[in-house]
Amino acid sequence: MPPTKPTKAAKKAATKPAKAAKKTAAKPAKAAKKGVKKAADAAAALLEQPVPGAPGSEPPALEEPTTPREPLPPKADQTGPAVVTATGTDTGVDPTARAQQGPFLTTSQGARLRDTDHSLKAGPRGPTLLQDHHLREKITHFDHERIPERVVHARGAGAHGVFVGYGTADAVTVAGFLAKDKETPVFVRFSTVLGSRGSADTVRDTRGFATKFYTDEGTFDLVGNNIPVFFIQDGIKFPDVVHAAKPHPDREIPQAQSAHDTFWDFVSLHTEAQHHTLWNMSDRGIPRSYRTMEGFGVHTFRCLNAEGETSLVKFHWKPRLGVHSLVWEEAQLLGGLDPDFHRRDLADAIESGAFPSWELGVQVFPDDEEQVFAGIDLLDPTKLVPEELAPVQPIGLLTLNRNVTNFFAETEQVAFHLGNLVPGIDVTDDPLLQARLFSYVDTQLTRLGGPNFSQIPINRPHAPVNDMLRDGFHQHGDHVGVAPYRPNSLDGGCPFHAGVEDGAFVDLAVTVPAATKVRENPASYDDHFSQARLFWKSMSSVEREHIVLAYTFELGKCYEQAIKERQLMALANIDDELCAQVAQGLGLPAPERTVEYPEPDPSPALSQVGGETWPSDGRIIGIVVDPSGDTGSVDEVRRSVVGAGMVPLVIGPHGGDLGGGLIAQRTFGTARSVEFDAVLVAGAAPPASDALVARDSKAGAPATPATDPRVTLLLQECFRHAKALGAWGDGQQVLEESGCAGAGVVTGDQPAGVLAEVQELLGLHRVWERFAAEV
Ligand code: HDE
Repeated sequence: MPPTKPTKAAKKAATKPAKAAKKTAAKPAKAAKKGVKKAADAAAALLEQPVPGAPGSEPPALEEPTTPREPLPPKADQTGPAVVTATGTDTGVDPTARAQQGPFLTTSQGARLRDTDHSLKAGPRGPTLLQDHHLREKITHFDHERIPERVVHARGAGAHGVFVGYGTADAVTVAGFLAKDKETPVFVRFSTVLGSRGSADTVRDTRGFATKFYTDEGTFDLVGNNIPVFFIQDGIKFPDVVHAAKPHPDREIPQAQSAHDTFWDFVSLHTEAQHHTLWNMSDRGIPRSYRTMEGFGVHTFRCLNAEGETSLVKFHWKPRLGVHSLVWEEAQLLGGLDPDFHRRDLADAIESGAFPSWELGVQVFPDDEEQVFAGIDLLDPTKLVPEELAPVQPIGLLTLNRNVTNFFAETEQVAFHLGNLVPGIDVTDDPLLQARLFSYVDTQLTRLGGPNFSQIPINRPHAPVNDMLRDGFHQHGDHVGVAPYRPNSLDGGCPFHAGVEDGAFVDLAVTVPAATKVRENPASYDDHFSQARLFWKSMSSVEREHIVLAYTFELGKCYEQAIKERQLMALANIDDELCAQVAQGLGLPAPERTVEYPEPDPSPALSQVGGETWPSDGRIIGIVVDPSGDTGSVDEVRRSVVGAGMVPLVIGPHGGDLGGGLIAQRTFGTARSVEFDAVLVAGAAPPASDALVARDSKAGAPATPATDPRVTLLLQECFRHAKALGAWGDGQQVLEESGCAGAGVVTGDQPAGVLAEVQELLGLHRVWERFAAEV
């Protein structure tokens, strides 16, 4: 039986964190304080300038501006990467300094230009002259604006932030950025896996959660996902799973989806993928927001402490807002109505001062020869360790507080790599991890056009760099000296090897057992179903219902019957009931299970539903307004919503001023339920002048409805998606007529009271009672 007792280091870590975490929360570090001030500024701005998302830092004039002036500064919520040299020295330059300088249009060489609207021609009717260097420069550069998108995780969104260590990881690792109150700048990129760069955010998929810590000891990248396990146990299978999941090679469809034959063909044959696939079919596959996702390092890492002891460690990100998801119908509607939903949500939350934050935590296991904990092989990335067996110990806090200034320069060009490690954190022999160590640098050579991608501003380390890597495409370093080799005497022997006392990264001297070279897995990797069942058994009834519907949808979209039947055989090995329900939906017989394993104990930590309430920061509240009513009191509600840390969107029958300076951000024609977390109805909502009552109403609806049919649809969809609804005054009648009543529908005379109750409901994310789950 494997040892289940934690090592000394693991025990020490287990006793400390809560205390330190509290202290950190009570006494915010400098960066966090700055964040608080910025958040207050953003909230104040929001009161006057109602919604985040203004395209520029200054509202535009109606006429084209013609008086030369310096470029506008970035918006208050935006910053670029820190301004360090290609080799990591702080230049002291303001990070908001722009790539553009001076008021006048120039060539890329700085020569001022008089005209960029007409090419140089031999007379007004041409022909165009080859001599036109400006035309050629402009068109040539344009021709090369695109770079290859990432082969996976092409669609993403990024933000800057700060990480503050709690000091609680001291017992486990010497990594300096985890020291108490140590602040480290970070850049995070979230992503979907399957879709192209322009695909929709809310597709059913795994999400990437990649964090670059610019530490004093070199850059540390934690390149994880929002799902703690992976499809494959060996990196050599990665091209296979990705080829299967990407669009079919003949027609190149479907985009950004797993609901097609090749994906299910692969996962039903390669059954080690079943556990990850089950997570994808669960609500985890359609997060509400990047802000409400957990993150996982997936692999087991090896850490080293100051006493020279090593532990095996799994990294976790815990969102302060809780783990929440969309419902499938919302996700699908959003694919059309707002394909940028997650990207917008992240940027808007930061701009409005609702800074997303996550606690970094570790599960710590003894480092012994077996590398097994409680019977779970720690080197098998298709397995997780239930938190009930190894609690997640908080070791620091990540806060995202600045949006990018330029998507391409930062989010697109950021390059993560699992091999970006710092002293105190090392890799293990997990064969998936080992292959990743090769892939990430290799892929950047093509994607970022050569070997010097670490010199791109977003990728520059903040620690001093003295490598002997030279030349290559896009070399930004202006290296001095004549001896980029070791040993040398001509450059005074520099650079020198660092000792441990100088903070060198030392590969841990792990014993590799004597073995024969083979292409095979250990026997422990053969169990493909017990943890899938653990996940299924840990779900609440409503989550199980969603899983059944997801499998039925995805397999229902497959063409080949054999593939559906084969996947049902895999489901039978997870759970009879799950298999039977999906089989019923597909109109196929449910097969019998073919494998046996001990019944796993459920892990409540895997479920998203129940128990706790969560902050409602950055949630979007729609307010339906009647311009003929008391708009002054609606403005008070709007301000209370801002005061409560949420974002109000006023919905009127028309755009512009709805009376008393209350500005509409949405109209009955432009609003749709999926962009709101809750909707308040502040008065009557008769059909607006652009309502096409006969068409907007469903057949059989009254020809002259009391309420605009689009408002009725808005409320009914919110109701279907189990969102909180509130109304006061004449709004109560609107709600009643829409047929929305019961749990989570709040009515009253006092707007403040209704808002308070709705906010409380948001703490549970959804009105779960509205789902009649029977699985
Ligand atoms: Fe990745 N992965 N991956 N991956 N991965 C990439 O690197 C790869 C794996 C993950 O926002 C690529 O720069 C292989 C697991 C994230 O820029 C590429 C294998 C996990 C991101 C690559 C894996 C991940 C990537 C594509 C199997 C979760 C986005 C572009 C051995 C722990 C990072 C790039 C960003 C990106 C290869 C498996 C997470 C091709 C070969 C497991 C979050 O190098």
